[in-house]
Amino acid sequence: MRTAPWFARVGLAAAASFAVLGGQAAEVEFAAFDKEGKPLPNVIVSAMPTTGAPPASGAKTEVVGQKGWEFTPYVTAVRVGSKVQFPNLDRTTHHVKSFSPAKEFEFFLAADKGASPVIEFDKAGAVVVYCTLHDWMRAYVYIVDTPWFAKAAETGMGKLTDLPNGTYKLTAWHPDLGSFGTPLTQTVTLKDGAAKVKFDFALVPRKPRMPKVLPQA
Ligand SMILES: [Cu+2]
Repeated sequence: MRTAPWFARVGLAAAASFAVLGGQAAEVEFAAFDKEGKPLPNVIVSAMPTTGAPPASGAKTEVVGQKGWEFTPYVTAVRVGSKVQFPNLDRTTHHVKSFSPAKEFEFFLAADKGASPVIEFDKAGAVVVYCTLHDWMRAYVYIVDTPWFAKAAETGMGKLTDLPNGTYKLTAWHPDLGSFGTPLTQTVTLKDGAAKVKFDFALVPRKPRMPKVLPQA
């Protein structure tokens, strides 16, 4: 539940919760909860310094496959400038489409051809990826303009590492907010250690259900 000891101390975090790591590196440990107080997986937390620009590093190539009539992984976070491959690993055709302002795209992926279109994400935002042939298939790509971000595990917890000391605006987004919902934010000052923060979302997660009987391959 939400009353693990350090949550109660969040108000004192800036003053009291730093364990000295040495050097100038700090961390943010976060815990996300839904409206009912249950741990909320798939939340993306990112950190943007309140002054100055973050370093340019962090763009890379990720993979969002289609396998067993599902996108996998469900949620992917990347830095602006990153690429995502969309290989079809099923013996069926998928029609992959995004209407999101951060990146619109559309392609048919024929069955089992190993075809793997690559999309470059050049703008921050949340992209909802659909398959128009299988309406329960859904993936999310969340694009941030900072190298410091992480996805919450099944426990609702995650960690940002290697942040220089300083003050940051933290942004927490969940896929049910889609492209247009407003993420949660808070400001944290880091100094040589781990700060612990908590995000309480006013939602109960809804993931589209696969049908009990799948279409024939
Ligand atoms: Cu499909």
